[in-house]
Amino acid sequence: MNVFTRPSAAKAVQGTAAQHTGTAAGGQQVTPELKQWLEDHLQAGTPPAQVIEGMVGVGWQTALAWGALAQAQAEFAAAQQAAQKAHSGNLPEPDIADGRSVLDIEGHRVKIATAMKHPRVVVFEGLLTLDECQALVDLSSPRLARSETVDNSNGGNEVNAARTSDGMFFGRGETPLIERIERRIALLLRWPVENGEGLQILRYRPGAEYLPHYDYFDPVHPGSKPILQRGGQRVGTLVMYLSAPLRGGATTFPHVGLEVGPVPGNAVFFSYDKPHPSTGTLHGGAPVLEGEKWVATKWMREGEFR
Ligand code: PD2
Ligand code: ZN
Repeated sequence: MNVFTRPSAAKAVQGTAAQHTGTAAGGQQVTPELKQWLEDHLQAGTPPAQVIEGMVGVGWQTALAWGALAQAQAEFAAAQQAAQKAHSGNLPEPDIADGRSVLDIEGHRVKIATAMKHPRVVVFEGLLTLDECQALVDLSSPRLARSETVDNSNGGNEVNAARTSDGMFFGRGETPLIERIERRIALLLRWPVENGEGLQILRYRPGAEYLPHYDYFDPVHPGSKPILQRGGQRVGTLVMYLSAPLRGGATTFPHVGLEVGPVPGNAVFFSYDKPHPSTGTLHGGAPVLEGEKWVATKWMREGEFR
C-alpha cells in the first residue's frame, strides 16, 4: 500500500512538519494526528522505509522520522500485549493451549490444522461431516436472496457491491441439525450457544466475492447502536465451508498474508477483543473463479443474542 493512499494521511504528516518548520532539531513533534497515522501504518504492515519516505517527503528530518517511528512501534507493541492480557479468557477460544492437534467434541473429532496468535486465527479440519454440509445447502437453497450489509447510518440492511453473494439466516436452533451444529460450535469454542447469532449461509457463484472487512460493528457509526443492543459486540467469527469451488474463493487475511482454502467440512475461526483494526482481523472472501462456494458463518456476541 502506498503511504499516501488515504487522503488524510499526507495532511497528518504534513501538518506536523509545517507547524515546526524552522525550529531546532527535535522541534518536530508527534501530534495526535501523526501518532494515529503511524499506528495505522504499523497496523497495515507498511514497510518502515516507506513510512519514513512519506515523512521525509513532507519535511521531516530523516533521523527524527526514524525516532518518531521507533517510539510508535514500541507503544504499538505494548498496547497489543496489554490488550491481549486484559482479554485473555474472555473470548471464544478452543481448548488447545497445551498444543494438542485434535479435539474430541462429544465423540466428534476435530483437527487443528493451523493456529495463529495475532490475529487469533484457528483453522479446523472436519468440524462438519459432508452429510451435514449437504444438508445445510439443501435446507437453505430455497431461501437464498442477494446478501446485504449493515447500513451504517441507521443499522438497517442494504445491498452492497462489496458483497456479491446470496445468503440467508437460520433462526438459532431452527432444526435439530442446526441445534446439533450450534452445540458442537459452543463446546468447541467454549462460548454459550445463547451468545451466537443465527447461522448465516452464503453462496458465491463465479465472480462473487466479499471484499475485505471487519466483522465487528464500529461503535462510531450511528447504525451500530441498535445492533449492539442485541447482545453487545461481536467477538468471534467461525466460517464453515460447505462446498468448494474449483478455483478461487479463499478466505483471506490481508494484514498477515493468510489465505484459507475452502475445503468442505473445514472451518476458519478468528476472534477480536475489541472493535478495532489493531485486532488484525481484516478478512475477505476472494472471488470465486470457477464453480460455487457455500459457507455457513456463526458470529459470536459478548452477551446473549436475542
Ligand atoms: O466466505 C468467506 O470466505 C467470508 C469471508 C469474509 C465470509 C465472511 N467474511 C463472513 O461471513 O463474515
Ligand atoms: Zn466477515
